[in-house]
Amino acid sequence: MSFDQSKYVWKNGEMVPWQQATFHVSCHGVHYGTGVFEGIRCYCTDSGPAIFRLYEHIDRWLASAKVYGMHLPYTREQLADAVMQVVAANNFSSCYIRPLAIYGSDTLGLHPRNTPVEVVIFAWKWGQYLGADAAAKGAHVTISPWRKFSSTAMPATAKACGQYLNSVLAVRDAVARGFDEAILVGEDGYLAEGSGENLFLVKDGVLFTNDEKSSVLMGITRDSVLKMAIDTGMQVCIRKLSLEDLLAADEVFMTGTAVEVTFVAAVDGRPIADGRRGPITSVLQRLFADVVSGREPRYRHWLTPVATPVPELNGERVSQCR
Ligand code: PPE
Repeated sequence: MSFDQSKYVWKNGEMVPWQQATFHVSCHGVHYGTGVFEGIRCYCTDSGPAIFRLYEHIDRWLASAKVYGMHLPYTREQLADAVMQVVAANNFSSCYIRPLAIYGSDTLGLHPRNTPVEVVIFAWKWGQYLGADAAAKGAHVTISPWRKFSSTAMPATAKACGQYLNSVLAVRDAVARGFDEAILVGEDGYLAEGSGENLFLVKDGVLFTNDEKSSVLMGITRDSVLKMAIDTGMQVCIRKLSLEDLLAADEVFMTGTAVEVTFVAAVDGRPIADGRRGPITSVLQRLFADVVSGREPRYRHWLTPVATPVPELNGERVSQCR
């Protein structure tokens, strides 16, 4: 992951150079994590760069803001347009996009009162989230000693900055113990999700995942995989998942914008089945790759094309993805 190629940031309605996109040390969001954000991917397709499920991400961003009583002074269309402007201004053919709205500088009382909302959108090149090894050989995960916070404590379906301290604790502990990623168990003893991913299991040919009742972020990749699985004729079951379900599963994989579809090879050193990528995971992973790169006409409506100023990034002349 590197910010080297990122040149421009959309900040409060205008494009500014990367170095100028700063906040003051007295920002409310810096102190208390009072912000809401998104993670979106733009993919290189035959017809140029395209953003995957842009409007679903904008809608979730606005819904997260609403839960925290935060008003973004832009319309859904303006924000979607700003995301596209960021991709175009930086000349990216593929990238990861991070929209963020945080309370700015006015008070450090916990109640943000009349604090202005700072809205920024930036993008960078972000390759494989858990590293090339995990993508190829499967992720080695651990059950975190940190519980996932309950939805009665914080709105788990909102993607809010401060809420991620829970994930940071879990992933740091996992990596310190030699694992790629942590799976957090909820306060009710059932599995919640990864530090930055939703969780799927396959048992006897049926695809299982949990939902908001398990205090998970309702992932847009999760939704995409569920729709693809149903369209492919797979049997899908949404219910709470236990540790027992996980250890007895035939296949396990995680989904997220950053991680895409990544299979889990082992949990706390115990291989899932034979520790290799299973057949259902393979089908869904391949289909997802085809969908995001625009090779599946059935799901092309999930891609919003971006007109870039560099002509060779549009149309047939795209020979390789940067
Ligand atoms: N759960 C959590 C806790 C989560 O953070 C993500 C996204 C998901 C599920 C999957 O949601 P979706 O991206 O809509 O399919 N995690 C982001 C990475 C977090 C990070 O910055 O690191 C992501 O994948 O963009």
